[in-house]
Amino acid sequence: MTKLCLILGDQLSLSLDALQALDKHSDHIMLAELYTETHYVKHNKLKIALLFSAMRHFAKQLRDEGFHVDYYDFTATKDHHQSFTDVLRAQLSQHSYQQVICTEPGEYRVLNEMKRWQQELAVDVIIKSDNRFYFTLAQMHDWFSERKEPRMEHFYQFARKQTGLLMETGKPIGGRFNFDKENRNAWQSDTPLPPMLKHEQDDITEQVLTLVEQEFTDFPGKLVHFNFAVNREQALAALRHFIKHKLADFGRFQDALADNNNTLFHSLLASYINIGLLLPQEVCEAAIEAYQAQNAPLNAVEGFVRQILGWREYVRGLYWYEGESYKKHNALNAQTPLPNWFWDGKTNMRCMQKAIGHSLDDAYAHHIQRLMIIGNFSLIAGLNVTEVCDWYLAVYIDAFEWVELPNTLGMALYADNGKLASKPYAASANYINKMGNHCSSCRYNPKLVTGVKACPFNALYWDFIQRHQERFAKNPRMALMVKQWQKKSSADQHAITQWAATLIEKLDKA
Ligand code: FAD
Ligand code: DLZ
Repeated sequence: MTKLCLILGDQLSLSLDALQALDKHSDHIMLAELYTETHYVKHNKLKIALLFSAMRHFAKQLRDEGFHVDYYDFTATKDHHQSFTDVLRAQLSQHSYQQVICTEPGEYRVLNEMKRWQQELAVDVIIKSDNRFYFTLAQMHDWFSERKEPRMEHFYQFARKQTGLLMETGKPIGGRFNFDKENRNAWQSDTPLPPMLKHEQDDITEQVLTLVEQEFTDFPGKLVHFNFAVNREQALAALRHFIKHKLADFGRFQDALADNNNTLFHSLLASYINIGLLLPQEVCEAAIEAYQAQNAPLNAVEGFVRQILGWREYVRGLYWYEGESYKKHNALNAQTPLPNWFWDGKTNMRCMQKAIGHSLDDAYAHHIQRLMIIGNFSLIAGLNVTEVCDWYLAVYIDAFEWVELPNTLGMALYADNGKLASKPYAASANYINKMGNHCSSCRYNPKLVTGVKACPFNALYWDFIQRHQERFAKNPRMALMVKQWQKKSSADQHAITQWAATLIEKLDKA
C-alpha cells in the first residue's frame, strides 16, 4: 500500500508516529508553505521565517534519512499554494496513493479540514495521535471528565505520579510538589545577566529571510532580530545553553520584570518544543539531570518541570476537552477595541511599551510580561476578547492555538469564567512596581490613582473590581478586593470610575 504522509509546519520531529509507519522505498512525505497558514492571522515575520526555515531544514533532514520528500515552496507559483487541501489534491493528481497519513494538528480549524479529506479527495485518511506529549488526548479527556474542578495543580500532581518525574518512592522530592513560593523574587538590577546564544544563519535561512521580507511587507516583526534555532542541532544547543547559563536562576527570577531585558533567565525553548525540534521529555530530563548533578536548585528545576509537564500538557488537554466553542467565551463581556498601539508599541506606559515592543520586534515576551503586563491591562481595560486572542496568536514565535487560546482567553482574560484560573490575574501598578524597575522610567506615577500623572493600571484595576463586584464577591480569592472597593467613600468611587471612563475613551493616547 503506497502512502503519503503530510507533515505540518509545527510537527518537525523524526519521532512522530506518522513517520514510523512509512516505507522509505515506496512512500512519500510532503510539506507545504501555504497562503492560508501564513494569513489566518497576521503572524510575526519572525515566526513565518522560523517556520519556513525549520520546515526546509527538516525536509533536508528527512531526505538525508532516505525518505522521498515533496516540498511546496511559498513562491513556486505566483498565487501561492493556498491550503493543505489544495496541495494534497495536487499531490494526489500526480501520484497514486492508497492512504494519506497525518498527525493531529494543533487547531480545530485544521482538524476540521483534515476530517473532510476522506470524502472530498476520495482517499483513505488516517489521523495519527501526536506522540510529542507526555499524555494522549484520550488520557487528558478522561482526566478532565472525571473531575468537577479540573485545576492545573491537581493535574500536575497526577502527572508527577504517572511519570515519576522528581519523585522518590512515590513521594515528591523535597517533600512538596510545588516550590512556587520560592520563585517570586523581584528583579534586582545589579544581577548579572546570562549570556545570549547566537545562532549561525546558513543559506537556507538567508533565502527564507529574503522571501519573508518581500512577501510579508505589512506583517509585524523585525527580521534583523532573527536569532532562532532552525534545526535539531541548534535547538539542542539552545537547550544546553539554558541548562548551563540560566536554569539555576530560572526559579527565583521567574516572575521578575526588568526594564532593560525581556528574556532574563527564561529558556526561550517554547517555540522549539511546539514545532517539534525538541521533545518535552528530553527538556524536562535535562533539567532534572542538572538538579541531580547539583548544578541547579530544586525550586528552579521543579518550577521549570511544572511549566512543561504541568501547564503545557494541561492547557492542551483543556483546549481539546472544551471543544471549538471555547473560543467564543466572553464571560466578562469585554468589548473595548484593541488600541492601535498594540501594533506599534507607542504607549506612554513604560511596562506596556517594553512588553509590546519586544513582542512585536522579537516575537517574544516572557510569561509575566504576557500575563501580568499585557494580559492584565487587556483584562482590566475590558479589551475585546477575540481581538486580544488574535493578537497573541499573531505576534509570538511560539503561538499555536492549542496553547495560546487557553493561556490568553482563560488565564489572562478570565473569559471562560474560571474554567482555567480560580481567580482573575488582575493587578494594579503596585504589583508591577514591586516586581521590577519599569516604573522608575515611566511618565506615570504608580502611587496615584486618578489624574494625568496617575498610572492607568490603578483606576482601571478598581473600575474592573467595581464592574464585576457581584460576580467576584462570591469568589473567596477576590472577596477581599471587593470589600476594599466597597469601603471606599462614594466620592472616591465616583472619581475613580469617572477617571477610568476617561482613560477608556482616550485609550489610543494612553
Ligand atoms: P519559560 O519561562 O522558560 O518556560 C519553560 C517552558 O514551559 C516554556 O518553554 C513552555 O514550553 C512551558 N510553559 C511555560 N508556561 C506555560 C504555559 N502557561 N502554558 C504552556 N506552556 C508553558 N506559550 C506558548 O508556548 N505559546 C503561546 O502561544 C503562549 N501564549 C501565552 C499567552 C498568554 C496570555 C500567557 C499568559 C502565556 C502564554 N504562553 C504561551 C505560556 C508562556 O508564557 C510561554 O510558554 C513562555 O513565555 C515561553 O517562553 P520560554 O520558552 O522562555 O518559557
Ligand atoms: C504557523 C504556520 C505558518 C506561519 N505557516 C505554515 C505553513 O506554511 N505550512 C504549514 O504546514 N504550517 C504552517 N504553520 C503552522 C500551522 O499553522 C499549524 O500546523 C496549525 O496552526 C496547527 O497547529
